[in-house]
Amino acid sequence: MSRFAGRGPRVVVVGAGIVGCSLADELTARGWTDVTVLDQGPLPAPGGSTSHAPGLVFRTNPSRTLTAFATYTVEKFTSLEADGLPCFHPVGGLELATTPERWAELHRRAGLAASWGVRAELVGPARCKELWPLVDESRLYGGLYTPDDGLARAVPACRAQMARARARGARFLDRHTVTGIEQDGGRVCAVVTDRGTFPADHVVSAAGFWGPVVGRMAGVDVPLLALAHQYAITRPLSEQAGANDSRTEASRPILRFQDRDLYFREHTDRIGIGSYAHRPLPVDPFGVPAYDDAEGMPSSYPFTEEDFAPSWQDCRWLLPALGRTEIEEGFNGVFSFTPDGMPVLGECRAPRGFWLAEAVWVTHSAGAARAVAEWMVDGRPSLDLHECELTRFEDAQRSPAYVAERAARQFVEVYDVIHPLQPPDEPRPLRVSPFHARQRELGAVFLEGGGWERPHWYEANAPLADGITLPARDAWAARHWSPTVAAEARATREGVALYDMTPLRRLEVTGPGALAFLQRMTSNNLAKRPGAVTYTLLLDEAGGIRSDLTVARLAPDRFQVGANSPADLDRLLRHAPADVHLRDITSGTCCIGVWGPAARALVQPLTPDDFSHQGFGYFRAKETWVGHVPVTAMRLSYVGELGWELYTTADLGLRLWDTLWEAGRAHGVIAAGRSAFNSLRLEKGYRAWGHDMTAEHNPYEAGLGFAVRMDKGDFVGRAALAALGEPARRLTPLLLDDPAAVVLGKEPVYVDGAPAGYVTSASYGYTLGRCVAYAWLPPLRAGTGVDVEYFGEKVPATVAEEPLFDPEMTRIRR
Ligand code: FAD
Ligand code: THG
Repeated sequence: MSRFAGRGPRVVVVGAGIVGCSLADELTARGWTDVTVLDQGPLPAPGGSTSHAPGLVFRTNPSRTLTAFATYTVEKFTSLEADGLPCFHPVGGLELATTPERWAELHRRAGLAASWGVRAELVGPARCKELWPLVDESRLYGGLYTPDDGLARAVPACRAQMARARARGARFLDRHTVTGIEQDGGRVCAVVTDRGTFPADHVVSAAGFWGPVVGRMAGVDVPLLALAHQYAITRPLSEQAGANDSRTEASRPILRFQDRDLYFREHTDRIGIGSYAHRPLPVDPFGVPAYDDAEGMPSSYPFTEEDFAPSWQDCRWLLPALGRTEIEEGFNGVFSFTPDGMPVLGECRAPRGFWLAEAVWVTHSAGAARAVAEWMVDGRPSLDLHECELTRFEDAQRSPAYVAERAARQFVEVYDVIHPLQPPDEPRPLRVSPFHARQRELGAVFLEGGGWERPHWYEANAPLADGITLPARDAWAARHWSPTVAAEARATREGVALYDMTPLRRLEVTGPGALAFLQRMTSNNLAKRPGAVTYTLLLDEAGGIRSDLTVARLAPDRFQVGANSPADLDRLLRHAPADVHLRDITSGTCCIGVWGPAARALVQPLTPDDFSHQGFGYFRAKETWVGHVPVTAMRLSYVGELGWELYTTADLGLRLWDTLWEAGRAHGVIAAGRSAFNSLRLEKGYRAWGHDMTAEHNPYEAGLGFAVRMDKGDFVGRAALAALGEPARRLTPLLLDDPAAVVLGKEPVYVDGAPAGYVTSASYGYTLGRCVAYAWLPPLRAGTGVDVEYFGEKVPATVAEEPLFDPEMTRIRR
């Protein structure tokens, strides 16, 4: 701190919308008071998306992080005042179902609300009518009522946060257009405007949909698309006369009619209507006029009535009173969409000190700003941000073409009922493994992840499912699933199967400093002789789990790391010293998992090396040959069976597949997909990072203490781990009691009738004959009964002992 004379480093924030104002407040509250916020427009409504946001705050979201952001926004805005009123108006929220599918979806959303701590209640048509008298209840199946949701007053909230930040020393300068970002030695050092240059140690782009423009000044591609979205306001309605105070403007819940992509709020005696029903209307942020050249505000385009016409019919269908009025005013307002609909937060690796806080709704603004402020000041956010980090995108997901296509899709699908496994339609196929042609021949059913086409099961295996009796699945759980999955799981446990592991991220770490570097960055002891593979954790300073890795020491100074997200590479690159070379080799290489009791019989004849248990031990690696193909073989298995991961270069992948396939015929080899893979790994209790554990969790509560060696010397996170007490929660294995019951993940778990936690991942365990679900719960003894809520039904489950399958490890170590 001393370096900054008690005021913290010099921070320049570009943009004084809700995000920039919140960030200035959060930074100054943490003692970083040398904050300058620049905006091209006039304050307090400089003309960005915030300047006209109607401010609906629905908190329930499949993302736990977004819900947490929103909950903090509600809390904070409730305590902020402007013009004698709070900046949040708790009118409640109401989502309506006019189809059976939506009604089922609202049950699922009620579960999400319970999982993330949002008060919510499913209500019948009559109660919907009571809450919103203009609604034609005959259209309804019911609604989801969230009494603590409501309306944010966005511009007043900007003013209130600006005032607080100013009182602590921040400056807000309007009518300053940022035209450049200066760098020195790989770091930002100044922000150039049309009215002078501002020295800076950190620059945060909170420029909303102008993000790509500001990003380009720093040489950073910001993956967001600016899209216009229609908002209209009716003439006064006689039915609304006297319903609302003109200061608070609204008393009825904010309303969502997702079946027709519409939402509503009151504006005293008028109704505001937002529509996502129209064609995507992309806007080029580089072509948006300056504030003084714009007709209204730069972020507001003329209302295109023809785009609204069908929606207006839908509005009147739901709210017949609107048939007696018309639209008085409307506009096409611009804001940001990303390829996955999530915000873009975090510091760029180049230039250092350049941060993004973009694609953030008013709903999530305070939470997102708090997370970024914590990250800047404390070095880490307190919430898991992996779904929001800039570094989450693969290279192949950052092209302007990809961003434009996927982001427009997000707009179209914003209110759709989306199954957790539902893949995007386009652009596909994008990334394929060298085995793609063979997989297609076998009738692979592909889902997409990280841009990769990933077989979930193979139709060629359907005959193997004959004779397997499985409990019937409900329609939702049966989506993106097939009974063939059970056959693939069984074949893996009883015979041998090939799994395409190509999408598994692979990093090569080389150089004289490689061992010391990996020892410092991860929790397990890697100082073993070459040929050793170690399961280890990438922790942050607070002991939070950033990733779980396998590290194979292939030579004294050469390691292959099996990792998870692109963020892992980013994290390692940020810390790598000059004598360490790091490379992501995923794309140029491929991997096949050969797993099952017959794996050795299949592979041994193909290789000159000894693949016996004595000759090739568990968690060992060898560089050898399989037929004509040079491979790196690692004896480990995420599915919990005997076998190897075989790696080679992409050019030889097809040859490797064919070699294994030919030799495998005699052993009844099959190709198996990710659905079986996920089931088998859950039976074995292997965690999936990002689902079962994140940076919010430490190794002990996640059941991964075995991957921490406190006595190996210092490593990132060690001090924090040493200070930990007994865990207050644990990643807990559950077995559903009813062999026919299935849950999918994110469901709330009740202990003694009260919500106590949530499911992280779940799958039917075909070997166990029960659904396996992992959940974060307070410590419970094995045998304790709990309930998992699935579409409104309580499904009984029992806390189990880990691992559920093969506790003696006889299947892997033989
Ligand atoms: P902005 O408010 O756009 O702020 C960015 C600022 O950066 C601008 O003031 C701009 O002038 C400034 N800037 C840009 N470039 C430069 C530069 N070169 N130099 C200086 N300054 C620059 N969200 C909800 O949560 N609920 C809703 O109900 C809701 N409804 C919406 C309805 C409409 C019609 C629209 C368009 C959006 C709606 N949103 C809603 C989304 C929400 O408005 C935005 O996500 C949010 O306001 C973004 O805030 P921001 O601070 O990131 O961006
Ligand atoms: N293969 C490889 N690398 C990986 C994965 C993989 N890296 C990322 C991710 N998957 C890591 N996850 C796991 C989880 C569990 C195991 C391996 C990778 C595993 N665990 C054994 C156990 O828990 O009993 C052994 C642990 C030990 O002996 O230390 O096998 O799939 N290459």
